[in-house]
Amino acid sequence: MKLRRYQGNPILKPKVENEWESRLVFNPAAIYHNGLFHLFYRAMGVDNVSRIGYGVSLDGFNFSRLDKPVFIPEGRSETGGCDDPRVIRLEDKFYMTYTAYSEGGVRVALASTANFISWKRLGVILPDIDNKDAVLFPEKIEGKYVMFHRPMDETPLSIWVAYSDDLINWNGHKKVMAPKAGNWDGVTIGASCPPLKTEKGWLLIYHGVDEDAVYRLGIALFDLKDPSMLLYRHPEPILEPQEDYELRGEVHEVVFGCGACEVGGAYFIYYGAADRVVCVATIKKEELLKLFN
Ligand code: BMA
Repeated sequence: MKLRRYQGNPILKPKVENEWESRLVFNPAAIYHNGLFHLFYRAMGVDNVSRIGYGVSLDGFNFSRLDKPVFIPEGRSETGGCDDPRVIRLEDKFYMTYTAYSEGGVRVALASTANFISWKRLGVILPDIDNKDAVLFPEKIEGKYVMFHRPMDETPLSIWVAYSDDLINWNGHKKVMAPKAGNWDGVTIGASCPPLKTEKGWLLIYHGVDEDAVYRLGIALFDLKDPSMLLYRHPEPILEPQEDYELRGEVHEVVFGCGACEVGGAYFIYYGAADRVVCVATIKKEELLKLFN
């Protein structure tokens, strides 16, 4: 089973006329709301600082973009940029986890919005150690907010769960999934898209890195009531670098998802290709869930 790439990929390319996004656009968060697809993509210009741009679309393929970023680095924890956003809807607000990057390291930070354009910063939520690839679950589970994240003080880099009462203070950290030595996801793994609720469990689209530093996307299923419980991990990747725009770019051989939307019985999975352009691939929900039989 493989995702179907959109024929018109890449759907977003750098815009030389806008300094802040003149070099690279990649790794977009995605959310479907009120009949529109919204993308929040990481953009880099000549200063090599990541800002977050915004695009909106009716069909999920053709996006109109704002000429200015909607989220720009602020404060000491973000001097290097705001990387790899992930957005979810939770209790009628939208929340974005992102990687705050500075000389001090990489940290998981949180922001919220009601309108996609003006964002309120809620600060670094996982202090002290380097950490990235944080995705929030789109609802409370057993009374707690839940997040997957990827602490960087251990080898191999693995996916952990954490719980919170207020979205700011997190505890109950526990490893839930590790790389599978020798496999396509044998060296490093991290959550890619925020978990999607299905009748079979929480569907996690994650990325895996192999010994040749190739980034691929895979899927795993977690228990609906106990998201620390891994129910199934598909042995094969669902997307791997194959097209020219995935094989060659700023970093070669990379597909890196940060957002997926369920619309009309299908998943639209948005990803950065070779850290340079934004692409989309789709799969019928039914077809994907069959893997979990
Ligand atoms: C990861 C992140 C991603 C990037 C990927 C491949 O560590 O920094 O933003 O897409 O590497 O270069």
